[in-house]
Amino acid sequence: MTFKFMKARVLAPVGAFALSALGSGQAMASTLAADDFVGISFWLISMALVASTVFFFLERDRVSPKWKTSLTVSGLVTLVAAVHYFYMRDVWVETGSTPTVYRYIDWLITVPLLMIEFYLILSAITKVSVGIFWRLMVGTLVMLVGGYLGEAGYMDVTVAFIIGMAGWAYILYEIFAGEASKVSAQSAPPSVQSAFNTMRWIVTIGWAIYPVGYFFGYLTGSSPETSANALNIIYNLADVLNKIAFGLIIWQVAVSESEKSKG
Ligand SMILES: *C/C=C(C)/C=C/C=C(C)/C=C/C1=C(C)CCCC1(C)C
Repeated sequence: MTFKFMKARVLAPVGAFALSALGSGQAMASTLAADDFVGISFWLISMALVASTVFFFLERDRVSPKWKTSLTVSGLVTLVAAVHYFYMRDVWVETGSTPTVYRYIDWLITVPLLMIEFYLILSAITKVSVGIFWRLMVGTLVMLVGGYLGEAGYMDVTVAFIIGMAGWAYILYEIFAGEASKVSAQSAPPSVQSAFNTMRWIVTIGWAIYPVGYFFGYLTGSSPETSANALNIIYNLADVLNKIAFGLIIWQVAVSESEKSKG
């Protein structure tokens, strides 16, 4: 009874928020053209993000208490991204231009949340120092500020790219050779270790798609229109993997670990 009530209390504002963001989209004049595949990808992914959000929040009920925060954070990542996708979709459909500001505000919120997930899945099974968290955060900021200065025209695109790559390299160092990786190898049960490992590869292969998008968007010297198409479709596909699939991996380990501790 109280449980149901609490769930309604959590889901009602989330739903209202999502609907109001949808409503603001409908107020705009242009409609999606049948051949605007970048616009269609914005649309499809915004809906997938809404569905994933509801899924992660509802699935909290199935897992044991120490895993609940991880699912909450997964749901927050997809919620924040869904709202940004509504706005990005409008900018794209209305003007045909790249929604750089919304994209980076979204990343500035969601990438740190994803970094928190690493910390959380390790803290669910052992004691970890907060230093891990702060180092991952510094890497994230250098990567994103670098990228933004380049994409928004404040800095030479090549120099900004190199700064962004350096931030990402630092994150990879921390999760493959630093303290986070040692904690995982020494204290984590096999299922958590394998989730940690998969998450690590997502941050390597999945995240590598973004600099590829930046490269095709700014560094090939092709026409602005072709570059904008490539940039946005590549960033959008990368988000499916790095936000939705990443959340599903956490969901899977949370469910399997919870079931083990029950039985
Ligand atoms: C949900 C959004 C995510 C996971 C976004 C991740 C973004 C990156 C990994 C961006 C990386 C970049 C570089 C490594 C080089 C410079 C340009 C960036 C910012 C696109």
